[in-house]
Amino acid sequence: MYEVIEGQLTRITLPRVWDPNDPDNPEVFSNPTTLYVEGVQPSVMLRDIWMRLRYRLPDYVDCAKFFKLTVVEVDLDADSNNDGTIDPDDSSNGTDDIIEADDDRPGKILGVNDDYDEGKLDAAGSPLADLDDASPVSSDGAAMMLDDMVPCIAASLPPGDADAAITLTSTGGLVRVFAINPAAVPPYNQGEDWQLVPFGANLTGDYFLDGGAYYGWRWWIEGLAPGAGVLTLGYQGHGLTLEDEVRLTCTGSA
Ligand SMILES: [Ca+2]
Ligand SMILES: [Ca+2]
Ligand SMILES: [Ca+2]
Ligand SMILES: [Ca+2]
Repeated sequence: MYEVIEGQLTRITLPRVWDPNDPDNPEVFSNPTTLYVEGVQPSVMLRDIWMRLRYRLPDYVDCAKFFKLTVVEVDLDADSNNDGTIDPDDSSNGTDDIIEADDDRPGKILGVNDDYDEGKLDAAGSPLADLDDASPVSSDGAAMMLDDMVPCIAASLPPGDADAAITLTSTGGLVRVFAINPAAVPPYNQGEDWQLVPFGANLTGDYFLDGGAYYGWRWWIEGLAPGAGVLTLGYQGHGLTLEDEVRLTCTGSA
C-alpha cells in the first residue's frame, strides 16, 4: 500500500496509524486523502482481502469501515528456456516466466508436426501428415500422439471467477492447442478425452470453472508452420483487461 507523503508516493506498512499527537508523524491524515493499493500475489479466493479503516478516540467507541479486495492474475506458462520443464516459480527467481515475453529470445522452440506418427491416410489413400488432421489421436484411436507437441499451463487466479471472460489467441497461425483429459483412456474420443482449444472464444465456463467440460485438462501446443509467434491468455472482467503471453518458435520439422 502506498500513500502520498510530502508529495512523494511512499510505501507504507500496515497497520498504518495516523496520530495527530505523534510528533514523528510526517503528515497528519487529512480527509479526504488517497491511498494506493498494489496487488503482489493473486488471491486464493474471490474477495479474500479485507481492509479496515478505523477512527478511534481514547476512551471512545471505535468507528470502522471495511471493504474487500480480490487480486486477479492470468498466467500462461511454457518451457520458455527450453530446459525440458516448466518452472512453477513465477517470481523473479523462476527461470521460465520471467523470459516468456522477451522479444530477444526464441521462447519455447518446437517442431512443425509434419511427420506421420498418427498413421492416417487421406481420401486418396496417401499418408496424411499429423498436422493435416486436427486430432492428436492415432488412426486406430488407441494412442495419443503427443510426442511432437509441447505442454503449456494456463491459469486464471483466483479460481471460480465466473464473471471474467478468458480467451486464448495466437499470432501467426503457427500452432494449435489441444486440451487432454488427464483421465483419458483409449479409445480416445474428441470431447471425452481431448479437445481443440478454440482461439478467440470465451473459455471460462468450459475450461476455468470447476465442473466445466474441460476443467483441469492439460494443454499441449502443436506446431503447424515454421516461424515465430505468440500465444496470449487474456482476461476481461470487473473492468480489468489482463494478458499473459508466451513466445514460440516453430522449427522446420518435428
Ligand atoms: Ca506466465
Ligand atoms: Ca524451463
Ligand atoms: Ca508427429
Ligand atoms: Ca493430427
